[in-house]
Amino acid sequence: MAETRRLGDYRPWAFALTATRLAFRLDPDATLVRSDLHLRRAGPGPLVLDGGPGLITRALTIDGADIDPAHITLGDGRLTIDAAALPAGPFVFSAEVEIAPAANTALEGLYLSGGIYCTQCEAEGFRHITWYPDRPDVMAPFRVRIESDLPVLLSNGNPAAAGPAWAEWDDPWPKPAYLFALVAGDLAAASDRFVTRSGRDVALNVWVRPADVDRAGFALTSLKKAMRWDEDVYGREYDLDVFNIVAVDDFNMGAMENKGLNIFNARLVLASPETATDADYERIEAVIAHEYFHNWTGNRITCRDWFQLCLKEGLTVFRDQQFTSDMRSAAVKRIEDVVTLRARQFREDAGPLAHPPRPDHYQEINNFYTATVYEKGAEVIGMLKRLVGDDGYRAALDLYFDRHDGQACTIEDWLQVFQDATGRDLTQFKRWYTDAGTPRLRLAEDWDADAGRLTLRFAQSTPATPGQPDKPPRVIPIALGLISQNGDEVMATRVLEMTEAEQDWRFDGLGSRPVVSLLRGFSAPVTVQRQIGRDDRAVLLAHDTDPFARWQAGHDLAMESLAALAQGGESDPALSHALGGLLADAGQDPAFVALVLRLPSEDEIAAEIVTHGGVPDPDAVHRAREGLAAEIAARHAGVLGRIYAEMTVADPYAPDAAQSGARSLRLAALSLLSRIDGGDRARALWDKAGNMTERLGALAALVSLGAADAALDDMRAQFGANRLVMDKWFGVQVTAAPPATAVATARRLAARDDFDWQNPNRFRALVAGLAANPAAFHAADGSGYDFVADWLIRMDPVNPQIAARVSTVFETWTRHDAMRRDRARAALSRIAAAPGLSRNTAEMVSRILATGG
Ligand code: B3K
Ligand code: ZN
Repeated sequence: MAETRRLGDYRPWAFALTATRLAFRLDPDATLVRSDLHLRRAGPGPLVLDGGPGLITRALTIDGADIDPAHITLGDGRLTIDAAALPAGPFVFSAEVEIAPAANTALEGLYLSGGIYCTQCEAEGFRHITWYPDRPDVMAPFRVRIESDLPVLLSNGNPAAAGPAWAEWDDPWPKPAYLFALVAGDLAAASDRFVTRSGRDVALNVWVRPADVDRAGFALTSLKKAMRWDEDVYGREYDLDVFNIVAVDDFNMGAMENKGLNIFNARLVLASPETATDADYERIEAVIAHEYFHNWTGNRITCRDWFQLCLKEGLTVFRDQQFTSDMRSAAVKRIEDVVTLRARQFREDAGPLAHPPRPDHYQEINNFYTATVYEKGAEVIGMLKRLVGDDGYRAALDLYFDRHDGQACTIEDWLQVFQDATGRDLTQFKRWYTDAGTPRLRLAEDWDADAGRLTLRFAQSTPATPGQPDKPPRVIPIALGLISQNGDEVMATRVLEMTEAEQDWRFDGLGSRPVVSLLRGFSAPVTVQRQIGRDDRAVLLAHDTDPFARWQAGHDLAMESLAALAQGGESDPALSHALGGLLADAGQDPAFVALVLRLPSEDEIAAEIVTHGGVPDPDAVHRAREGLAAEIAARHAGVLGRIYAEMTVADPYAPDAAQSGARSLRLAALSLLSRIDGGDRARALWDKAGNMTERLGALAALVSLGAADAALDDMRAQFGANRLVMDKWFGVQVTAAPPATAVATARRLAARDDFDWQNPNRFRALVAGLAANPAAFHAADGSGYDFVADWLIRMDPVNPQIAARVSTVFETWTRHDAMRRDRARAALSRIAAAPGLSRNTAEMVSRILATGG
């Protein structure tokens, strides 16, 4: 059993690290790393350093002299040097180790990706490079020397010196090891400059393979927008003379905020209209901004320990969400963020992997880069901002940057600046950080016509989660408005602060019974149960002034029909009627209408059935969703056909909010119409569309009809050499496939030579892609579970982080009938029993299995 680490066990390191010097002589099989750590004693105890199993230690010295081996203990990833061997004053500990980047398939530490040396050190990757205090609260300025024949040699900070086959970099800002980075390769850059508002002239480079430079421009433009925005909105300036971004093909996640040298998964850098979709462009802009924003929220102010991860991640996600709302449509962004939150975080919170935004124990920290830490972490900040107001938020953030610059902090430090800046007591609010689970908010309404009074009775409760049986009430900001039956807003948005398990609010002086527009802007990450008639929902969908609540009304109407259909009932004509009204002037707000037309996902429908005590049948859920889509298409064929024909966007292509809104409505119409036109429109669109957004929309429609062979051949012929496009080619064939054929398709694709499974993007496209097709993954014969389990077992020894991450697709296994549960349990048990299973995957699978079922 792996050791469990606990928040309460935190102890500061016994030394102060005043400077770090590193020298690398790069070689694929034997890279030499020399390190000098300038240390001073800060507390009692031995010198303890972390190091991975791949380090071949050649020399260890203190102030240049060998250390008596009797004072050295090596083992369990730790190097301990007895206090007796250490000078009382400042000293330099030096190590010389050898590592093999070419053999590093885990993509953690220093590794090679297609001939490019690169690093990934968060959370605990630096220990695979050399012996070091690999913990975020030990910060030091770094000086780095790189020796290699490769033309481009990069590290953090500013370039300091260079010569033939070597370069030196100097990073003056003290940083923890997880922010270290090194890149070496044959790279070319898209470059520009940015002058900060205090006049610092910064060189910007987006480094890619030479053949890809013409696809790097959008990332560069996004970076400049992010730099300007952070100055304008948060008063934060960049602090070095150069900002480098590098794109690599093999990367475990999206990107990494290393100081001055961000490293990115190529899919979040490279874009052209022919190869990337509107969604890809939006994501690139957001992630470039996210990593850039970390320079202040993460790098200048970092985390004391990894339990505090949401201190930097929740805040930085919140900041990137604000940025995207400012760059694009705030309403669309909010709705999209809520859809994602529910799909990933509510799902996590409702299952065996539930944990609070600030967990208090873990075995493997890489398993906690979750939707709860990131997305719920951001929601919690959104609530805080709503409670203290915009000015209070600004004052608190100014104080945070002022007070904590250069420090490694905790959630307590974060809440304290809000208390100090606004005078608000946040004791109860803190539960959002420490308690897992999604609160359920129930609303009962009481209308007294004689008195003209509406009484709202709210009740909150939070279901038990693993290790946390009882949940006291939390403070819940409930934003609401009132709409009259004829659509006028009779009360603008007010925020009720619910603090008790049950609480009433009264609204007087009303002429007639209003409709409550509840949880405007999704003011708290809770689920809502209320009695509301279909006519009231239709009023909200047609007239609510709050775009989120308006969208939610449509979503609720659709969900009611879908849940009924999936359990043998019938759809409600109210939905179709309401859609008719919406489609009639869809051109007013295409992006919004597209969002309403996107029916709740199969996973969300299943979750809804579970909430109401039912057992979802994945096949019935799939049929219900297909059936409702076909019904809507048939009933509204005329207007959908017109929308499809009219919502064309003139050239040139731009990935902006207006164009992508029009394209998303057009594709939503196409997806519906394909159910009744045999795929004619989709085939025509595939042939003539000039951009990947429309081509992929057309392709998905054809795949779901089982009529995509020609288009798929065509795509491979055109883009066979483009890895990112081929990831889409693999993915769409399983995600959009009819469930009955998806597992067989996945097996066939997995046998292809170009299924380069050790590449994380390709593996996810196919394996996580199949699991994203619920009726296929949860196939009654267990074939979906077996396919995924086989591949996780194969991936685990090669890349444990990816195996562990993809294992989360099993987190809903206890929802289903006994037969499916038996098959899922068997597949999970097979993974658990795999010889030499990594700590990463072992922790995940044991947590997933623990809830029984
Ligand atoms: N901080 C990185 C994620 C690191 C994940 C380590 N397993 C990217 C980000 O959140 O910006
Ligand atoms: Zn981040």
